[in-house]
Amino acid sequence: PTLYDPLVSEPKWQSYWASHATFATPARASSSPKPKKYILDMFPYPSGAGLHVGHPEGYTATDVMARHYRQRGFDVLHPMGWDSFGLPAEQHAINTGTHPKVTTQKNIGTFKRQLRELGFSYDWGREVATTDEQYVRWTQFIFVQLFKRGLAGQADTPVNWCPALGTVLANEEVIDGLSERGDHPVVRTPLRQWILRIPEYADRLAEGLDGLDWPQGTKSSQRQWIGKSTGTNVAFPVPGLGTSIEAFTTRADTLMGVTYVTLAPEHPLVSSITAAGQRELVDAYVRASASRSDLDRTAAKEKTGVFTGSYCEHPLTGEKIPVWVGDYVLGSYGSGAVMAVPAHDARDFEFAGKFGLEVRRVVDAPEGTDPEEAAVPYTKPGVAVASTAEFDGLATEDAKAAVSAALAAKDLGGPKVQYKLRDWVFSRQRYWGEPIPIYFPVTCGPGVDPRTAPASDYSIDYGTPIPVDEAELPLTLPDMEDFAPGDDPAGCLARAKDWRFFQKGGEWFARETNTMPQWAGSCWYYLRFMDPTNDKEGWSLEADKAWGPVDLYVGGAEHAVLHLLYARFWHHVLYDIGLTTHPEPFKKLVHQGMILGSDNEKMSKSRGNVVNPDDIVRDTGADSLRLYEMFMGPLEAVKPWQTSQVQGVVRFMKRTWAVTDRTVSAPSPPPAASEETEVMLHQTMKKVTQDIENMSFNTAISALMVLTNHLTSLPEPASKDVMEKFAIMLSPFAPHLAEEMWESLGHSETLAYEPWVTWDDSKLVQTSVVMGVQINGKTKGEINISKEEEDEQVALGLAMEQEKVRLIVGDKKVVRVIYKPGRILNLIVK
Ligand code: ANZ
Repeated sequence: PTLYDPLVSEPKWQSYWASHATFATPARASSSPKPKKYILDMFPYPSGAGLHVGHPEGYTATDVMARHYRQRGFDVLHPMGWDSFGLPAEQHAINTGTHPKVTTQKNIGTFKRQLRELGFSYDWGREVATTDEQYVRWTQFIFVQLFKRGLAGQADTPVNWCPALGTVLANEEVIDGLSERGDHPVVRTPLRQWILRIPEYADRLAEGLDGLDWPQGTKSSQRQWIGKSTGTNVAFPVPGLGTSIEAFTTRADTLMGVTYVTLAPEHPLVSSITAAGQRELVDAYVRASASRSDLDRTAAKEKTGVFTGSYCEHPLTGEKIPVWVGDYVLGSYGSGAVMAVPAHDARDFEFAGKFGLEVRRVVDAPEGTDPEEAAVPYTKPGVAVASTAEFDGLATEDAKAAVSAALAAKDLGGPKVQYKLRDWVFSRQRYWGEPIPIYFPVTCGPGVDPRTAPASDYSIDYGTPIPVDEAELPLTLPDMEDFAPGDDPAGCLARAKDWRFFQKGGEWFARETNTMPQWAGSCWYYLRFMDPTNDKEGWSLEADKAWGPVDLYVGGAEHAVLHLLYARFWHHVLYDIGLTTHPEPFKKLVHQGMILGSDNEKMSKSRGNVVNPDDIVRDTGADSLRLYEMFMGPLEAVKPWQTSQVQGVVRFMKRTWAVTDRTVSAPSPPPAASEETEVMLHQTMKKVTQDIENMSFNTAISALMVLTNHLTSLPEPASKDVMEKFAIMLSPFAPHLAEEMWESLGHSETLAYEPWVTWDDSKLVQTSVVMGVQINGKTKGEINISKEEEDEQVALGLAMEQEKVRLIVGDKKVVRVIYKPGRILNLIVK
C-alpha cells in the first residue's frame, strides 16, 4: 500500500493551484444569471509575529464555504489583503529607524507564505494592502467626498495630552491623571482634530441592522453604541441672560418635580450665569473637572457640584429653580444640562441629598407595589401626582405626551430623539497612516518662506480647509528618518516642512499634518476587492452590482462595534452618493470563537502557551490543522487547543487514504456498493451538505469520519464511485488530501470545480437487511430480507429456501428458533 505524505502532497497541490490559476475569480457581469457568493475574511494586520492559530480558524471556515460554493456552481469571490497601516510598524520604526514600509512589506511576505501553505483558495490576483499608493488614493478620495458633504470637519475636542511623552493618549492609557507609561502628568486639553459626523447617520445605522443576518449580540452592541433615546427637550428661561437652558429628558412626565437644574462644567452658559459671589468656587470646580474623563465622571461614587448662585424659570409654572454645576452631567450628551428630579432619578437623589436640595414626589407607584420599592427615588413608571390638574392621574406614558405638548404649545420644548453616538475623532498625530488630503492658506509677509522661517513669521488659517484636488491624489507620505511624535501636538509630519508647505499661484499653503486612524482602510476594502486594479475609480458600479454585497463575512467579535459600525457608516454615505447600489455592505456576519491555550487561558507570549500554525503545518500538514480547527467544536464557540486531538484527525486522514488506496490498487474493479454502504453514503452526502450550509463544520467532519470507519470495516474495497464522492465531500476541509485521492482515482484535473454531490431521498433508509443464518450456532449462509417484511416467519421461510440450509437440516427436527431482528437467525436442530 502507498502512504500519503502531506509534506510532499501539500506543496505539490499548492503549486498546481498557483500555476493553473485555479482560484482566479471568474469574470462576472451584473447581468449574469449565475448565482454568486462573495465570501470575505476580516483581513489581518500583518504584525511581526506572523499568523497565530486564531487566524486559520476563521480563514478555514470561509475557505470551506468558498470551495463548497464553487462546486455548487456559484461564481465565488474570495479575496485576501492587508490592513497594513498602524502603530506597531511605526513603533518599530521609532525604535530601529527602519521605515515602516520596509517592516510592513516583510511582514506581509511572511503572512502570505503562511496563508499559501494552509492551502486557502484566495484569488491572490486581487490582493490589496491599505498602504498601497493606489489604495490610499481612493481612501483619500472617499474622505474628500465626506468633506464635500459636510460629514468631515474640524473640531476642538478634548484629548489627553501628555507633554512629557509628546503625545495624545487614549482614555485607557491614563490612570488617575497620569500616563500609564512613565507616570507623567496628563492634561485634558482641546486639540484641533478632524471628526466624521457619524451621528448624522445614527438612525439609519440603527435601522439598517434589522435586515441583517448577524449575531444578535453584535446587533445589540451596535444599537447600544448608537444609543437612540426618545424623549423631550425642555427649555428653562434665564431672563437675566435673555436665553434659556435646554435639557433633554426621557421623563417629561416628572417636569413638576424639578427642584434644580444641573449644568455640565463645560456647558457654555456656566460662566455667564454664575453670580459674582460664587465665581471663585465655580471656576475652581470647572478647572478640577477638566482633567477627568467622561468615564471617571460617570463612574464616580460620590457626586460633586457647586451652586452657581443663579436661577432659571420653570417653563410651565414660572417658579424659580436654582442652577447648579455638577460633573455627573456630561457636556457631550444631550444639551449638557439636566432637569433634576431627585424624587425619581437616583443620581439627582444622591446629589440632592448631599447638598440639601428639595425632593418633590410627582409619580406614585401603581397600587400594590411593595412599599420599599415605591419609596423615593422611585424611578419606574406610575401615575402623575402633585402635577397640577392638567396632568394628575395620567399614566407615565400619557403624562410624557401631555407635558411635551404643553411645552410645545408655549414654544419651550417638544419631542426630541437623542443619540449616544458621538462624532468620530478621525485624526491621529502619527506618521504611518493616510495623510488627510486637506491644506490651509498661510498668511505671511512678502519674502517669508515658511519652510525655513520661524513659526512666529507666518500663520496658518485652519478655518479655511481646502481639499486636495481629486486628480492630484494620492497625497503620499514624505520620507522621514525620525518618526517619533514630538512636542508639537500637530504630529511628526509638521516637521517635514518641505512636504508640509507649498506654493500655488504665488501664495503659500500648509498641508494638514494629521493622518487618518487605522480604521480608515478597513472601511471600504471589500469594495476594492471587487475591482482591485481599476485606476479610474476605486471600483466600478458594474463591479458593485455584479459582486455586492458581501454574502458572508467572518471575523472576530472584538470588531463587533467599531470596525463594523465605521464600515457601515462609510457604506451608507457611498450609497447616498450613488457609488454602491446596496444599502448595507455585509449581509451575513459570523464571529469565530476564540481559541484558548490548552490551559483554557488566552494564548499569549507571556503565558508561553502560544501554538504556532507553522509548527503544525511542518509536522502533520495544513490539512490536519484545517481539519482540527474545524473539528474542535462549533465555529462560534470558545475552544481550548489540544495538540493531542490533532493526532485524531491525522488518523482519520490516514484511514481515508488507506481505503482510497485499497480501491485504487484492487486487481479488479471493486463491486458496486452494498445497500448498507449506499444508504450510509447518501445519508453522509445529505448531512455534509446541510452542515456546510449551516456552517456546522464539526458535525460534517464527524459524519465523514463515520463513513471512513465504515468503509475501513468492509471486507472488500469500496467502489470507485463511493471514493470519488468521498473526495468531493472532503475537499473543502482537507483540499490537498482530496486532490491526491481524486488524482489517484484516475482524474487529471483539479476537483475544485467538480460538481458537488447530490443525494437521493429514497436512498436514505435501508430497504433490506442481510442476516446471517446459523445452524446450532454455526454460520451456514445469509439471507437478504426486506425491511418491511422483516419477521421471524418470513426469515425462516427465506432460510429454508436455501439449498445448503435445507441439506443440513435434512429430516432433523428444528427444536428452537433464535431470531435477532436484522442480525441473526439461529436454528437449533436435533
Ligand atoms: C429628568 C429625569 C427624571 C430623567 C427622571 C430621568 C429620570 P438616556 O436614557 O440615557 O437618554 N441626562 C440628560 N442629559 C444628560 C447629560 N448630558 N449627562 C448626564 N445625564 C443626562 O438618559 C436620559 C436621561 O439622562 C435624561 O432624563 C436626564 O435625566 C439624563 F425621573 O431628565 B432625565
